[in-house]
Amino acid sequence: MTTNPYLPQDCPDGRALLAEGHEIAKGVQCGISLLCQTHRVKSEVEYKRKMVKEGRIMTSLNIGMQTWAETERAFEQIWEACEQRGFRVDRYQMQLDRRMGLPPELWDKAAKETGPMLETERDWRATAHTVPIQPQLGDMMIGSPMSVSNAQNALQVGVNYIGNMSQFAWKYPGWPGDDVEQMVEMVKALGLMAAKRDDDAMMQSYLEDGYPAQFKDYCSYIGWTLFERHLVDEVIGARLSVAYGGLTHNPVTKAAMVLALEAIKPEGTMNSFYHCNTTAYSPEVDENFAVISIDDLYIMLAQLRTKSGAACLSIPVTEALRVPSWQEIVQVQTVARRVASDCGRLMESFNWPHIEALAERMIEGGRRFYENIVEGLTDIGVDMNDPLQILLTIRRMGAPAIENRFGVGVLPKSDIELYQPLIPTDTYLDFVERRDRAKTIFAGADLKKPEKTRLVLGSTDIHEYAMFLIIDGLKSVGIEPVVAGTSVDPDEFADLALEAGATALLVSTHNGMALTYAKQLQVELASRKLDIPIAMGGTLNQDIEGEPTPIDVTADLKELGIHVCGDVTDVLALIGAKA
Ligand code: B12
Repeated sequence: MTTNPYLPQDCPDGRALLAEGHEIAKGVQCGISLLCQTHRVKSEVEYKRKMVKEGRIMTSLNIGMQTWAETERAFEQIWEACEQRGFRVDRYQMQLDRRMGLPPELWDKAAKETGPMLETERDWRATAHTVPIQPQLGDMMIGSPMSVSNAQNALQVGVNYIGNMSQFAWKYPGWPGDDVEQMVEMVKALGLMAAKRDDDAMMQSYLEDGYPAQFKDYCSYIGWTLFERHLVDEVIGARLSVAYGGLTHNPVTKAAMVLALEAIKPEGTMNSFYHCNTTAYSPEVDENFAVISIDDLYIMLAQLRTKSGAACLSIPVTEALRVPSWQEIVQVQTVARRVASDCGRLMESFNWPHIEALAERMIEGGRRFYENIVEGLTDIGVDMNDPLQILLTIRRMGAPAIENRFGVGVLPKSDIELYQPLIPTDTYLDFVERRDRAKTIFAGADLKKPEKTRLVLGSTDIHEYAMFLIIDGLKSVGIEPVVAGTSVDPDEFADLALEAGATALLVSTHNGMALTYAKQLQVELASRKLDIPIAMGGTLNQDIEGEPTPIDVTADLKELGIHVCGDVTDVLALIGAKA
């Protein structure tokens, strides 16, 4: 019997699940990709070692068209265009539709989102054999309800870096199972990855896809990495590879983080990639060429300094608008290659002692966070040799509670206080700035009868920053919204609206399904005889078959009667406040 309040009494045995994964591994033969065949190496890890020796700065790209067929075609075009410009890209990270994490019989029940699906054996094979660019299958693989079969498929076709450890807390649209069932699948897949360790199977973790995106402190980032590494390398016996970067826009901080992440990795481990920033891009795309050049430069120099072997993942300048076309991917890879060619002569001009001192502080704080979390979980009663117990406990605790308890900054003493970071993340600094601006506007609004306003608020996917801003803005004017959370399905939203007696629904959505989601939500509300306004904001576009990139659907949403919002303060108009 467990005393751990986060675990069910009948929690399955995590060690037995790992053993099941080892058993499954016996039927899995690891393949060799086209890139590895071309360079005569057995795996991407070996390829990385070879490139480090040759002094090559590796680059990576993100890709995910509407279908696999379009993605495959885009690869051929990218390869050809890069060849004409005299360079090649080393690896890519696939941005799949979230439904890839679901069993095939549920695919039709959830809305199509941004990114392709791998539907056939041929599709899977083509990910690693269309052009010699090494795939990393990061999203919707291990961590999802389809962890085992996705990991098997990926290994068999020659993918070595399979994600995504940090996505263990994600939910999948329309998945009828619970978190125990989902984590059971994940642990089995981790057993499979452990069994394939000698074949260079790497358990990939892109930190920003998980709890670090919610942490306020870079020390927590490093501490969390140490914790994931302990879980994967020591408890499970697999090998963790870390990726980081999309939410940091200060290049100095980013270089320090790269140094720190390289310093804490075990001998022989190759991290996968460092991501250029995604949040400092403006819709004014010309400006973004400056952002990307600086970002590329600092990441590449930090990699050279540490002989890292991780690739630099450059982000197309249209990031703030939508998913990129293949031409936009080639464009930004061209910038990256040009920056790479200048790195050597700029190396000595950088203030390395300053950057290294910051990295040291991150590591020192990170080690303390790590000690705190291991000790804290042990105290709660977690069996620290049982991966299922660990995953379920941290999933049920959630990121804010973990940082508030184990962080190394100033811990909050009550619910109304915030954790004060030692080295604040860019995400947190941006949040404070946006929150203060929103609060000022909310405070100036003339609000009639806030006590009669009952708002239910949630996100259709993992994107949650706008939701947090709205919560704080509303609270500052005396409205306590009902928070549905993230990855909320339309029926869950409608149930909550009914239960809460909602006067309006506030929906944040980003994954290219704004229109289908709005329609489904209206149907669900109507079936409960609820006629209340819906406000939507975020990336208001829709993936449509045959279109290369998602289409803006704000006009269609307005036609449906949805209140389309471009800013969190637009909520004020919805609730009848005069700004
Ligand atoms: C940060 C981010 C992430 C983080 C999210 C971290 C987190 N915990 O929230 C991470 C890395 C996890 C992530 C993951 C993914 N992401 Co993302 N992400 C972004 C990014 C860079 C910023 C979004 C953001 O938070 N902005 C800050 C907030 C404050 O602003 P905002 O959301 O734009 O909201 C403003 C308004 O729209 C409005 N608003 C928003 N919602 C609401 C709601 C109401 C009621 C109101 C009144 C107003 C309002 O108010 C805000 C301004 O005041 C955008 C690109 C970009 N630069 O915009 C991509 C982006 C949204 N992501 C995208 C994608 C595809 C994904 C993934 C599906 C990728 C993948 N395959 O794994 C996954 C999601 C998986 C899942 N399970 O859902 C795409 C969407 C593509 C599209 N449809 O065009 C984008 C546009 C990137 C791109 N160019 O491809 N992402």
